[in-house]
Amino acid sequence: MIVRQFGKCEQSNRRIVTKNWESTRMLLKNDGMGFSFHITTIYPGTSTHMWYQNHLESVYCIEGTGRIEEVASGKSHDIEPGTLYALNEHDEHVLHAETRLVLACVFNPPLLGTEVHNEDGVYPLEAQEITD
Ligand code: 9YT
Repeated sequence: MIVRQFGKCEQSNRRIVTKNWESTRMLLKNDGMGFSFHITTIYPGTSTHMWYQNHLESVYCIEGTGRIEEVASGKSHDIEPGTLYALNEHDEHVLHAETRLVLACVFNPPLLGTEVHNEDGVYPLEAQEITD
């Protein structure tokens, strides 16, 4: 069994910080679960373009309000606590954070550890592994 505390993970190299967001990756590929699990904070007032061509992601909003925009159709969906969205078609999207958003995110295949978006909003399949 794996038991971890968010507070401890946040103080470790599991916390990845970028311009628009930070993410504490509590489960990774080397945990052998077949998915990774992250608590992500999106900074207020930001818009982030993402396109997970190599991954499927589902996102559950714990705190905050914002909007998720589908690039292909131009459709937008409001996000508030309790909202889940799943990028089941590798959907290209833009996440607009009105306030600070706290999100629980699951990736399949699991992230290795240090992935950040490239210029197209993609995570590569190769990245440096994080080990405790
Ligand atoms: C919602 C989203 O995908 N934000 C970017 C960070 C990502 N959740 C991650 O790497 O943990």
